[in-house]
Amino acid sequence: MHTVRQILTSVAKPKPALKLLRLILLPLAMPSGGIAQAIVSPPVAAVGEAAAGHFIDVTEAVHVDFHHMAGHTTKKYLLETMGSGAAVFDFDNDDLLDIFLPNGAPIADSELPGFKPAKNGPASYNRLFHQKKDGTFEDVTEKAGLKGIGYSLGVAVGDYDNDGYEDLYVTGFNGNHLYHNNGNGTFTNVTEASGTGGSGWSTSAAWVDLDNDGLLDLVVLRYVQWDWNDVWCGEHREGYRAYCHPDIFPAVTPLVFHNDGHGQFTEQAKQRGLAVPGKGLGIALSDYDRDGHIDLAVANDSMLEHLYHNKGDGTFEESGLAAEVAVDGEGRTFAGMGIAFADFNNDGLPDLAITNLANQKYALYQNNGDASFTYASYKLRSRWHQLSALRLGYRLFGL
Ligand SMILES: [Ca+2]
Ligand SMILES: [Ca+2]
Ligand SMILES: [Ca+2]
Ligand SMILES: [Ca+2]
Repeated sequence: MHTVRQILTSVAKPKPALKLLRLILLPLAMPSGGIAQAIVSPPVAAVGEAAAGHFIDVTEAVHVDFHHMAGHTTKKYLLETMGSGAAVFDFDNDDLLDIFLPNGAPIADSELPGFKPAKNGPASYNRLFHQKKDGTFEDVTEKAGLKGIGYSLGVAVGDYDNDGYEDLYVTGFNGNHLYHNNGNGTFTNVTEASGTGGSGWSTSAAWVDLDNDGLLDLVVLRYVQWDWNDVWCGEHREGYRAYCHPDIFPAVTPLVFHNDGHGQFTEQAKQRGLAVPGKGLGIALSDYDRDGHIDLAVANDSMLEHLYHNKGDGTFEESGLAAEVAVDGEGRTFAGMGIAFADFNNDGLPDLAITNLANQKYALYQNNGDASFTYASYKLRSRWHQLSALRLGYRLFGL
């Protein structure tokens, strides 16, 4: 299984034969800058002696200066509730991990359906921080051509053209963007030529070679069918307006872009069996049944969780209920957000963890080894809470 560090190592030193993934993203109300703290090596002078397992906030000391722009209107548009993702990857192949952080865009109180948020200046730019040899970072966003367009949410890192340089796919509301890494510190927006723009409210994405042709394909989750309609949720009196529950918005299918080579992609969610409507926030990859074919799990918000089993020919069947990962141990749905496969009990089988809301139990599904799982959050309660605190903040919310 991939730990965070293993994933990052593989990003730093690409191995073409192992190009399964390169996902990354998202979730709610997570300060993106925090993710970097756990992963990079800060300058010794900035940190002093730190005990193992003890973390010190070095964001400022290493010059990662980023503030997420989320809107915050009195209309309480649902889009405002969603934080952005982060990518920690080596864009210039100097063996030092760099950081990319997507950012939102301004939203006003009276937006109309069809409105497309636009970045209006440096405060709303996405940011690329290059790690220098001394462990501090420099902001190279503008030089790299990565200021971004629109309201960005997630990012997925993958070398889709196998030129040895990691490329970036940035998800957002009403349009995603693919940036080709030119290998000289700059990126080119190739969204239109590649056909990967998509539509709707995209959240997490993952690069994964669905059909084993040596080219990374792209799976993009979307959240709900939503526009800027003035829907009042909560008590109908001044000061009591609340953000709407996702239950009132319809689910929406993921987007699946098959890499046709030559920088072009074709949307194939339906043909590949991946077009089951969901309210996707997180995606995880693993060959959970060890049949040699990579499978996908999707964390959906307040509905059934999805597990896409690879039928072996690059097409999938949704088998969350059959595998017993669609609901919790009492048959209830929960607000799935972060998701990861990891072998928590060291039996060689990838288990599945899904985070949700603070007033719900995180879901831990123990892999039975027969393509099914057992909901294990009850019996492992104390250990699970330890895991949550120590690891999942990084594993599930950032990477
Ligand atoms: Ca680097
Ligand atoms: Ca590339
Ligand atoms: Ca492929
Ligand atoms: Ca499999």
